[in-house]
Amino acid sequence: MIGALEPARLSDDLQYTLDRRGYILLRKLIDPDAVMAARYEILEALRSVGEITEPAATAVASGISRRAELHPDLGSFWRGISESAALRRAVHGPEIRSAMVQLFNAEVSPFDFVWLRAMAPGRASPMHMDHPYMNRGTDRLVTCWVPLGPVAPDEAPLYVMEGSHKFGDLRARVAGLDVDRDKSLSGHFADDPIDLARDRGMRLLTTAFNPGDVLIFGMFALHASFDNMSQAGRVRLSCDTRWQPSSEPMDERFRGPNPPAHDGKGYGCLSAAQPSP
Ligand SMILES: O=C(O)CCC(=O)C(=O)O
Repeated sequence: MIGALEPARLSDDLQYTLDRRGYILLRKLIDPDAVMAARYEILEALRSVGEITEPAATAVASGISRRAELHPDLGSFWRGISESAALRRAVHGPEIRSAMVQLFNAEVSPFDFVWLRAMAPGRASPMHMDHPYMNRGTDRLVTCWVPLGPVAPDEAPLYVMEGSHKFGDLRARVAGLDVDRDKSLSGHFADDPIDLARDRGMRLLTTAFNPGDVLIFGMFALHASFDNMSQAGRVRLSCDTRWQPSSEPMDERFRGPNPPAHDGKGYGCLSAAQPSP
């Protein structure tokens, strides 16, 4: 049931690739050193609250946390890491920007808000489409998922359900919905991913990611992460960002110096802002 995400090249027609496959995998797009610099800074912050063992570079979860004790304002702790110059250099840097200019054939802007994730062993991201989480601006919006360091197949890599950007019935389930307006909505798809893929003759597409790789997809691509089953007990680090043409309206929740994000909680709305475990 598992297939490989196919890499694209910058010389490809990126819009065509996105329309056809539902995703664009660009290998080593970002300078790997810039990604690793961001990684080490995040790991060091997690080590400083006891969540990562020494040396921090190995990214091994300690199983304990002093985060809430040392930083009672958890949202502002996560905001500080999310706004670090090293992280922004990696995820909002010139390489992704120029790929996005090529994709949209226009000047582009990223959301100021970024979704930094530190996924401990045993955790996973549930299956969903991004549309109901961020649809108050333009429809010409893409996600760019950036692994912050190597992500092996057993370390919670992202997967995209093959062909799901063309599943009209699943799209109709969430089109126009807004998770912040309708609190009865979870936004996640409760379906079993394997059953869903089998029913439609599709596969769950993933790969081993390396520093510098990026995975771009649209608002109606069904995706999730596999469980973090790291034998070494490593935390998976990644950051998802959103890009659009600069001339189009932006979802106000995710723009500005301190974006309100979901429910006005800012960076505190992210599950990664909570102590782990
Ligand atoms: O990194 C993850 O586990 C989930 C990422 C995601 O859902 C996204 O990029 O939209």
